[in-house]
Amino acid sequence: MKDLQIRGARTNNEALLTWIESIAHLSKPDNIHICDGSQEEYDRLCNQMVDSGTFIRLNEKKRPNSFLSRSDPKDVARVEGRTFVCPIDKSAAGPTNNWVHPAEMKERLEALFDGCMRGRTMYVIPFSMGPLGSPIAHIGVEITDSPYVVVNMRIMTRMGQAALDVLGDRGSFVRCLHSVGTPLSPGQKDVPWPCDPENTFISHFPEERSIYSFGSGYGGNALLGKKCFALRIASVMAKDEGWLAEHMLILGIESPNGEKTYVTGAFPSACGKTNFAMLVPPKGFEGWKVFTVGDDIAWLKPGPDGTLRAINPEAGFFGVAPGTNMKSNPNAMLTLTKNSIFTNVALTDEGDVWWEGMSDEPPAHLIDWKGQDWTPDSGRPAAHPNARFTAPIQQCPTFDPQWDNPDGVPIKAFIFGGRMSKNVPLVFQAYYWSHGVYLAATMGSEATAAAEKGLPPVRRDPMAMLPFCGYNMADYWTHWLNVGRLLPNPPRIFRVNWFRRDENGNFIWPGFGENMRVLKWIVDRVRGQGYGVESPIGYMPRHEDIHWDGLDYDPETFYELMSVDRAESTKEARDHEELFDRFFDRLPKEFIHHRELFKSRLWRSPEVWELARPTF
Ligand code: O2Y
Ligand code: MN
Repeated sequence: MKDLQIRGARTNNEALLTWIESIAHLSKPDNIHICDGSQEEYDRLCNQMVDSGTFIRLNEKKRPNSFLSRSDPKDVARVEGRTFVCPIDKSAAGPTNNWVHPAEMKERLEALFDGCMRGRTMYVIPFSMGPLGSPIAHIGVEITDSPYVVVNMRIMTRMGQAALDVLGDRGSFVRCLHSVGTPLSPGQKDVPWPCDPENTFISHFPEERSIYSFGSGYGGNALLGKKCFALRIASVMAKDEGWLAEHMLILGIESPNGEKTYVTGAFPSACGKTNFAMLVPPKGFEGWKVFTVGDDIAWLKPGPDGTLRAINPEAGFFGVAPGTNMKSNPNAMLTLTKNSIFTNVALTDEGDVWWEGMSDEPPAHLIDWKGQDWTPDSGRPAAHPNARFTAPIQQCPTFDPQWDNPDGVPIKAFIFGGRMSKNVPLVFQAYYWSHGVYLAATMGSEATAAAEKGLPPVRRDPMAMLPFCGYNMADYWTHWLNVGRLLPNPPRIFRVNWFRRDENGNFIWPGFGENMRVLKWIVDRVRGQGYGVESPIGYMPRHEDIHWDGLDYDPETFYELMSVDRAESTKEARDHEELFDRFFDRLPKEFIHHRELFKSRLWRSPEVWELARPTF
């Protein structure tokens, strides 16, 4: 092997230097660069990618310091079928993860990584997930041959020399190895988006806290701080160390008298989490403010005072572009006005970006996400449905200055929400912690396309963690039960559902900013100020318990939105049984008890429970 020079940032961390050398020995890059995280480094890599065709610089006046990238059409999203969790014991991965024995997986990966960086630069990206030096944060190092990954990681994490300084000479770190999987022979011209979809593997080794990702340059497959580290590996670290790593937004709600309450929200992918994290209070909520701490991931640790403290381990948004506009999410649109990277959106004739839903009328001409001419009658979308923006969180108008607080923010409520067209009410509260864990574990979501055809198959997505839990889901539920037991005053747990439809298929709840009304009831409840009626499924607000200023929402429609059908719910309880059967001996015993309680409450309820009509 060539005598490689290590350039860039400095570290004396022996473990890191040894790992860098061993990966260089295996993957055989032409150069090694340790990222310092500087603006100069970022600009240099962006310019280099403009020259190589990976980036298109957008119109400097319309979108300063921003770029468009187009991926290979075969590399456009996370690939759950190629994602593996590889502990030694298969049952530790559980029935919801793809598993291969770590020795076998390592053998395959080592063959793939052998020489895979030839002709390329190997970048070493030190990063902190969470505020630098925070007791809740952790350090990772990603080695990659993709400059696209480097610049995205600079937006998504606290990256560079500062992270190396926190790591110090002896600190430990999560090893994140990534390659696009396409070495270059001498003189071979590169393509704008190198990848190897046929050999893609996203493999996690929880026991050694490492990740190997090969063949994809896209999003969650390649920006390894996000789903791979901050959820799959961190969930195992959290179980071992007594904390929680969750697929949750974090937001703060401030009342007109200045009281601030922090809550988290877990919603399956594509349920409007980013919109909720940046919610604009509607008419009737003058003086109320919403602050964004994070839109996707929360790490929560019990603080010295017994509260649960949360940080957002990330530093940016990697949000879905299509459907985002000044009505659905003005704060996201304002976040994206500069210093942003767009992937697989369309390019306008003025050198700006466009995607479906950005404006009512599409532009007369665009270059689509595949680089082809596009007009409104082309009959195909201009942007890929999973097109993304990468943008710094500090640019968000609702950015919460507490985002960088090393002690995190105190969480008072967990909100869990799926997408259900029937039977699941707008909001209800668990009776107590273990009941809440049950409600979160049995959360379901309907596939959107199927729901429109009137056939909504429900996909159970416990805590919205199905694709992201790095160990056996039943052990994860037990861990949740244990965490609650250790907290003197655990956060209250709520379920919400913005997606209920009437018999004509129309949404019953307006959603968007009006969700603030639900948030206010939740805040009232956790502050001991709001009323909740006992129902078969939990505490519920009556019409008069919701703040209706600025919205004319009649009690009849509200009762329809909140009703629980006995027959449908009994079927739901049977579905829970089916879910639990997959986990048999590892299922927490409390869950059997909660299911039986749920069934017996239903037996005692009327055919349709129409919550708290003013008759009682
Ligand atoms: O397709 C991808 O690689 C991105 S997936 C993603 C990105 C940001 C936030 N959440 C998700 C998700 O799938 O939950
Ligand atoms: Mn997500």
